[in-house]
Amino acid sequence: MDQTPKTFGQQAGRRSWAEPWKIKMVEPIKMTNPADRQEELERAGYNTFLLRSECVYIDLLTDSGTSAMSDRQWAGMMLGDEAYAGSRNFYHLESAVQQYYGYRYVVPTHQGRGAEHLLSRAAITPGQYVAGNMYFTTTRLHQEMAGATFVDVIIDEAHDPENLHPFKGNVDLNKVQRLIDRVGADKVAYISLAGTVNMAGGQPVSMGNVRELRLLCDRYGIPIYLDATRMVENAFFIQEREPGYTGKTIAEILKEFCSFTHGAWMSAKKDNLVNIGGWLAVNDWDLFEELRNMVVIFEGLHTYGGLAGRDMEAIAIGIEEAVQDDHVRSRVGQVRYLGELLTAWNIPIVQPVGGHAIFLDAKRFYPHIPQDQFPAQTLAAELYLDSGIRSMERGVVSAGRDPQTGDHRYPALELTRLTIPRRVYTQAHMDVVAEAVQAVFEAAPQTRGLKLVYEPKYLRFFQARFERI
Ligand code: PM9
Repeated sequence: MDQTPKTFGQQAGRRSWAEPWKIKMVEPIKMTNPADRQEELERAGYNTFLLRSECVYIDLLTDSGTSAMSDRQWAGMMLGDEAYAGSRNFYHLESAVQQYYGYRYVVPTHQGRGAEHLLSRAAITPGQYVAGNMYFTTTRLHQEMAGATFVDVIIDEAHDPENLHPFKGNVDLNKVQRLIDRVGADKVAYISLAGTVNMAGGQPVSMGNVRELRLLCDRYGIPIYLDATRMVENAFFIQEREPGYTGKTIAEILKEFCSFTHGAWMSAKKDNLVNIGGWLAVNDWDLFEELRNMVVIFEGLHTYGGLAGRDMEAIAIGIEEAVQDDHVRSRVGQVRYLGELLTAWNIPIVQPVGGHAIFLDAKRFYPHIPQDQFPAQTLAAELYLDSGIRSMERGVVSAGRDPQTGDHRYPALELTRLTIPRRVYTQAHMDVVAEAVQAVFEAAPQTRGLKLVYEPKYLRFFQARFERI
């Protein structure tokens, strides 16, 4: 047997994937130095949302609005029809949503939370419940502000970062049934179904699960509304993991999944590959009438919803690009590449690796830091200090306070998210990130937690300030 060590690239039979695009324009980024980073982090109150982006080296804060648009999308921007009413770009957007997501009626919004606001107001009567596969920050807040109580009905496996369930975003149908039995079907406004589940680590929902959920909901007349923000990535996992879907395209799987739901809201800033935008789409005419009327109050006329014509054009083109199998494979493949490096180095991350981000398990980085000293916030700060890489807390700070008791909500998952923008960074950037995470992991035993010194009333993770303990 040949004992010669094989170097990377010489492995027999090795076949790599590569991005299905090449780079036409670049944006320089600058390396930062430790002293400046310390000063900037203190100025930002140890909150990565408050850092100036020019002080960031590799920006993994979010995949929201940070993707690179294609040459076709930029060309589409020049075709913006900026008429106040009836812009042709709206009709292009409407037909793209109808074609790829399959819903009948479409309302544009300025971004995802604009759509969440409208749907929550239109579909919730105060005092009702909304059942969802784990909360999302803005989504739950809009549901609560519309008078609903959110109930988590995700499967238990989702709360365990080490559990390898292939569809950790699935809804536990028994939990839904128990809620219906407890409060009555008429008190359940809708099921808030997210594909993939952001706060669980970008975990998917299976086709089998949404099919069964629909059967259950039909028995009680409860609608299912889909957070389609990262549904394309969800479709990829179905194609890869669910029997019967290997031969289907991402576009076919996406449309089939949506067909089990009554409508969807979208932050187009993610899957749809644009820097700004969102939409709502439903099948029911009466609900559409209400949404179309309300959008005029809060966003703009129903044919622009707070967007410029050029933005709608870019979304319409982005929708088509986003469902191409090659694109999704390389997008999730890049996230997975980073995940595999970290896994090989025994760094604790949420498994299986999800669609849009790597989630570092801060509880296992810092077993000595109690949750009320914000381990995940601490980890995000440490990573920035080490190398100028920006990440985001997804733990006790993001979970906020219980509206009834006013206490912190303590989620089982205390995570720091390294979110990968689409079509922006290269494999070399991922190597640099992995090495920085490893350095921070090695220094973990000496790291101290944080204390909260300023807390805004809503969505505190965006603007809260901390000091080192
Ligand atoms: N998600 C993210 O970084 C943006 C900032 S954090 C609130 O993950 C889902 C699943 C999202 C999401 C935003 C929204 C809201 C809805 N659903 O940011 O308002 O991940 O466009 O969308 C962020 P907008």
